[in-house]
Amino acid sequence: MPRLPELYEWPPTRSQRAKWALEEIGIEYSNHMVNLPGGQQNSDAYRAIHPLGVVPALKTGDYTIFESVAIVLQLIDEHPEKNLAPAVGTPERANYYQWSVFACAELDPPIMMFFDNTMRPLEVMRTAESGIVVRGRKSGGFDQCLVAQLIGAFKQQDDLAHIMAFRVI
Ligand SMILES: N[C@@H](CCC(=O)N[C@@H](CS)C(=O)NCC(=O)O)C(=O)O
Repeated sequence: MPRLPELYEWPPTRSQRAKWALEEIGIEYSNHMVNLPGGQQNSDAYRAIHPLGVVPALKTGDYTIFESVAIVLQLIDEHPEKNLAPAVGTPERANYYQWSVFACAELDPPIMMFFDNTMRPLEVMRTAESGIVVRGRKSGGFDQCLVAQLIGAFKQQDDLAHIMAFRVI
């Protein structure tokens, strides 16, 4: 019996894109939770699957692939009977490539910048309390000072723009 594809995921993250494709196409798969707050993405075992230590990754009997959008496109190509992509060489295919690349090249970076300047500092503080390391580094005084400012600003429904501008610089 052929091996089931294995999805390495941690919801809710970009691994949902790969999961969506698997579910939409109706592919039977098994999944592994890669505990990001616990730092499991940095383990040697997971780095052997994805050298950058991020999710998602998909391991099949024939290949291992990472990059959420690439996984979606590959799965769609493997199942032409599902008609999820326009034919190669058509104007509709141009549109399909355009928005698929736009999602990761243009849309992800500002979303991540927003996340890094709002929600991630809170995670950093939580992990500082529990001693867990995020992205391979320990949080410093700067993070905790920023978190305190953010919590205050959220409570007072303050304008976050000045804090964000400070952080981005
Ligand atoms: N361009 C990659 C981005 C992957 C990525 O950054 N994943 C995040 C979750 S959305 C992650 O695993 N972060 C863990 C970390 O930074 O330690 C993709 O779309 O697959």
